[in-house]
Amino acid sequence: MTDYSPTPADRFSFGLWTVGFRGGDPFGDPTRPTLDPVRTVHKLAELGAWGVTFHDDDLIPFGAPEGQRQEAVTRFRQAVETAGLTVPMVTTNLFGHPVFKDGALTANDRDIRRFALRKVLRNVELAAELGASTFVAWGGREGSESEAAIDTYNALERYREGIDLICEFIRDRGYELRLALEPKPNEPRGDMLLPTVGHVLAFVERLEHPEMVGVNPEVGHEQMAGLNYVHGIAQALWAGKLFHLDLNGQRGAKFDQDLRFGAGDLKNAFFTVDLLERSGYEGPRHFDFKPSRTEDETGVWTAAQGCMRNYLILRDRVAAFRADPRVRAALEAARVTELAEPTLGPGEKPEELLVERTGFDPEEAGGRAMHYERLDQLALEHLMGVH
Ligand code: GLT
Ligand code: MN
Ligand code: MN
Repeated sequence: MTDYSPTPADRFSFGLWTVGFRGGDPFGDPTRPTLDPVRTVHKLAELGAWGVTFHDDDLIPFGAPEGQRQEAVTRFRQAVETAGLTVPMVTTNLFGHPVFKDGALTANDRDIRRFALRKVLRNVELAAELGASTFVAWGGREGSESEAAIDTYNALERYREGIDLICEFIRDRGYELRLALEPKPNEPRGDMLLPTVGHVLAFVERLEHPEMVGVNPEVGHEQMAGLNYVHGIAQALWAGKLFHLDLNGQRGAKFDQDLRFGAGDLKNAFFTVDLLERSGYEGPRHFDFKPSRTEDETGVWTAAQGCMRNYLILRDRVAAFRADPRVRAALEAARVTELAEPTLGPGEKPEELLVERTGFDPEEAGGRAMHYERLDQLALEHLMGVH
């Protein structure tokens, strides 16, 4: 019996801004003091995490002079090395400062777009310096509250130009970095560009170097749009575009809750782990959550541990679910496995479908039960730990 303690082999990573969240919200001030990134690094390593990620501004205050920037980076790099952590992903804060109030890569104001791109390129340099392999781009302020205020066609053109330009820079420098765009339907903007996984996948295909760009789907963001996260990441995997992911919890279509992984829609979390573990996805299991503002620092680490424990517990539960002979029989009875078989036979032509088949009776087929209730009940019972 395992005690569900994570090890670096589990590839769990956390953003500095997650455990570092001070609990401020639109209605209330922060409830916790600032966490030193060096302390976070050591604490994460102690808890069994593998990686740490950050926004440029999590490490280097916005507008800090070069000397201060270098000092902060050196201090962080030394901590990461001492703790034996990895920096698998880096991202840019293009949403916090008032200069980005109307967007960054798609701001109407061209000066701001140029400034935003400069901020990104400097951060790409830093990502490469720290050995990151993924660069996340979340368009937090790309969007609008009024249709009159944005020409969406041009906004998408500028978004494309911006991402193409970042890719060109990475290629020119010879960096081993891939981009992962993170969708979100709203918050902080009323309506955001690239609102769902599907929008990102379609957008990527129109880029100059689509092979360099994938998606970073977050559990809560898909659920805010009323979508099923498991289906979303399944389509990203199918498209070869699941470059990274943000695991957390959300309960329904409301504001972005960023609960710890497993809280919220537990059944969807069960099937998320099931899919990730069976798909061959080898990327980080990255947690992007916000510890509740009701907690002190001890509660923050309890929540971070909770994310990892819940993943490991669910990994056990899904393994038991898949290994259970009753489940195998139920999958067979539900004909889930039959979907792997192509609809046309080898060498068969569409034309041949027009020839009426003897022996197929739609009335009889319409009456065949699918037995999904039994299958789903078995999943719930495994999730609840009774098998
Ligand atoms: C911000 C957002 C997250 C994104 C981060 C990456 S920043 O905290 O809520 O979903 O992943 O920029
Ligand atoms: Mn996220
Ligand atoms: Mn979120």
